[in-house]
Amino acid sequence: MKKTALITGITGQDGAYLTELLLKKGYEVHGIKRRSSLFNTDRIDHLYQDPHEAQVKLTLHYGDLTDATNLIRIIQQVQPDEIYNLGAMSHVQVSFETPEYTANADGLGMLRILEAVRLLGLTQKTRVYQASTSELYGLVQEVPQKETTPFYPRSPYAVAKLYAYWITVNYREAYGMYACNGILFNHESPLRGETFVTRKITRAVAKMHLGMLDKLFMGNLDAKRDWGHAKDYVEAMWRILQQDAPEDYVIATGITTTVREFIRMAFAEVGVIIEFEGEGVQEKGVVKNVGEKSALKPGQEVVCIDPRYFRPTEVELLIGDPTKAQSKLGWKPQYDLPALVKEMVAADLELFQREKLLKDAGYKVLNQFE
Ligand code: NDP
Ligand code: GDR
Repeated sequence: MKKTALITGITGQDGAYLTELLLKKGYEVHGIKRRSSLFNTDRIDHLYQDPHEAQVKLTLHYGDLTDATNLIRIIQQVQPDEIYNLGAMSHVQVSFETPEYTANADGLGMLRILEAVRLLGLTQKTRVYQASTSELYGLVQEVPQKETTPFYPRSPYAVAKLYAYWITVNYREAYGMYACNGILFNHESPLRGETFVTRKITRAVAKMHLGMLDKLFMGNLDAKRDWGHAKDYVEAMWRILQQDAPEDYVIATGITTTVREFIRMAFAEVGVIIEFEGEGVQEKGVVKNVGEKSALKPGQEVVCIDPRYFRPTEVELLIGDPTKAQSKLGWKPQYDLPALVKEMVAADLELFQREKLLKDAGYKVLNQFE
């Protein structure tokens, strides 16, 4: 029988990949998008259908995780078999600037969904997925981090997500709901938001290679992350909701890499070899070797440190143990880090080559106000 899914955060990176996956599996997909003064559906526009067409498979509803009555109404209307709660103020550094809002959307948002399911009498019908995070581990207690590793959140974002994690466990135990946490480690893609570190790097590398930018300003280069591809990780989300019993799972690759190494790998994709010199805030990334077609020059300083990007409390080391997901869900990532970096740099090169082509031909690259 055809299933119906409701996705919060459908306009985000994971929302886009998950929507594509569920539509391919024959689901009817409903998504909650926020009202914005600009279009915010770029990532899913290729999947969107005119609501006047027959057999519409993807429907968007206006809503917000901070609005309980809105969530109740949408869940009542959609009667979903599965809810994927991916909506969140998801930027760790920004959560230090907007802690109360982050607590409301990222913490209480999940409570509102669970309560809506309960109040509407859907506890036996609707399965709920919570987008939990490796940020819960925070200050290192144990490596690699697994389902039983104690949490020690290090940001308002992680503390809000801690509430959402435990309220999910509590509703499962208290009301017998099929509610699960996917504790996902960092996952990236060409659709990654531009201010997360990987995308910031791949965009900058593409621009520098094309002569459209001189330098990249970075924060903590020593931080280590377990990076995977979002496409693999949304497959895990779906599998988590298809089991006989609801459980929580770590989703990770099991390999960790520094931010500094990610930068090196991204430059290598455009044939540029860089080396890091100096220490602390004086550290610089300098070009050593350049391929034929690059606008970069040997000796050029391409990376330097801007303490603005340091966080008040940092998560230094994340490395996940995906053994449980591998054995119980049969989940195995298709991408490794080199393949991810290659895809991201190639996508950003294409993006900025197009922009450069227009500029070189004398066209102004317009935004919608010009
Ligand atoms: P994005 O930042 O790309 O997407 C977040 C989505 O949430 C967007 O659609 C955004 O809408 C929406 N949103 C933000 N605030 C609200 C709100 N108040 N009400 C409703 N929707 C809201 O995140 P990702 O796709 O990368 O991540 C998806 C989820 O997984 C998030 O919850 C994140 O915290 C979590 N996570 C992500 C990991 C990663 O590495 N990507 C790892 C572990 C967990 P808009 O487009 O309007 O801004
Ligand atoms: P993170 O991702 O905080 O792990 O949260 P992000 O890419 O923002 O940072 C990763 C690491 O890189 C360091 N860093 C920088 N980060 C950014 N954004 N910009 C910089 O210039 C920079 N320089 C160094 C950071 O300090 C950090 O150590 C992401 C989000 O998707 C969360 O929603 C999710 O829960 C976790 O991943 C798992």
